[in-house]
Amino acid sequence: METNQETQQQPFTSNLLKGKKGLVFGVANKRSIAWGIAQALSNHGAQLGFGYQGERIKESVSKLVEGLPTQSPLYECDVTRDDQIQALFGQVEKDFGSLDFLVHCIAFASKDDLAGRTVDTTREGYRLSHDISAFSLIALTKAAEPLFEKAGGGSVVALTYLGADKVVPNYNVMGLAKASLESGVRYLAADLGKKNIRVNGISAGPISTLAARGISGFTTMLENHRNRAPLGRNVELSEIGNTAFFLLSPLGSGITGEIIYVDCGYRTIGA
Ligand code: NAD
Ligand code: IMJ
Repeated sequence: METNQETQQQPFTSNLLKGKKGLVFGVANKRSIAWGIAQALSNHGAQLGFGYQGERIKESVSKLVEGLPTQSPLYECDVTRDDQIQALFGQVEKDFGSLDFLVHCIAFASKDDLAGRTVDTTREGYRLSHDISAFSLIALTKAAEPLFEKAGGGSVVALTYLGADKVVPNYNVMGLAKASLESGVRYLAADLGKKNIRVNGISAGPISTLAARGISGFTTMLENHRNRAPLGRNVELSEIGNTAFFLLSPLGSGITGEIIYVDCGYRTIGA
């Protein structure tokens, strides 16, 4: 099938997020979806802070962040650790005072659970994947709630994948965790709407990141996606960034509890 080429070259910029402050979780390197989103948000004037998983990736995150136009604090935060989540938000309150948005780009399952049969998932594999990939959205949103209230409202975006809704080979227990994450988006939206806090998900098509490249057959998956998607190509990092910007900005003010697919139309094709 004929494929379309790249989208737009120049990044979109505006002042729509000028004076707005937000936290981004899940940057590991320059290919991370979280980094694509951070760049888009920064291009619209946002001031950002970053939660990173641990010492191992601190250096690569600080190198990236140094290139941003505004000073951006980094906070160590392994989301399985309540003490680290608490410490992070204590420090964010001192640094930022209030918060306008939060971006969740975190997922993990044991490699053993991303191959073979889902029926072989262990209790521990299930627990770990759901703790890191789904419960963390609840924990981070709850910790951010008082800082959102200080800003008069807030907006949360979490990254998800088609495997939440349809069976995708090898996605296995991550599919169950993403189903929980997506349901979490709706329940959190219902809880927090009264406080003018919105919660939405972006379901991204496959992108070649650290979390995707380790998967056997990923290159074939990208190719299948390109061939089947109505737009005839794979999705770009900047397109996920632009959608996150839209949802987090005043342009998204009427949208909450929603999952938006940014997948070049892939999931709309039945056969
Ligand atoms: P990535 O590897 O760059 O990002 C995953 C991040 O999760 C890393 O920064 C890692 O440090 C973080 N993380 C893992 N365990 C953690 C923990 N215990 N505490 C704190 N952070 C932890 O890969 P990515 O593809 O950018 O993934 C970001 C999000 O996008 C994930 O939720 C993923 O499911 C989702 N997503 C990815 C794709 C894709 O094809 N790459 C498609 C749809 C959705
Ligand atoms: C991941 C596994 C299987 C199939 C997959 C993926 N497809 C896509 C992904 C088709 C697109 C990437 N994705 C959407 C993810 O959410 C990845 C999560 C992930 C990846 C790893 C790799 C390394 C590891 N644990 C992981 N945990 C979660 O050890």
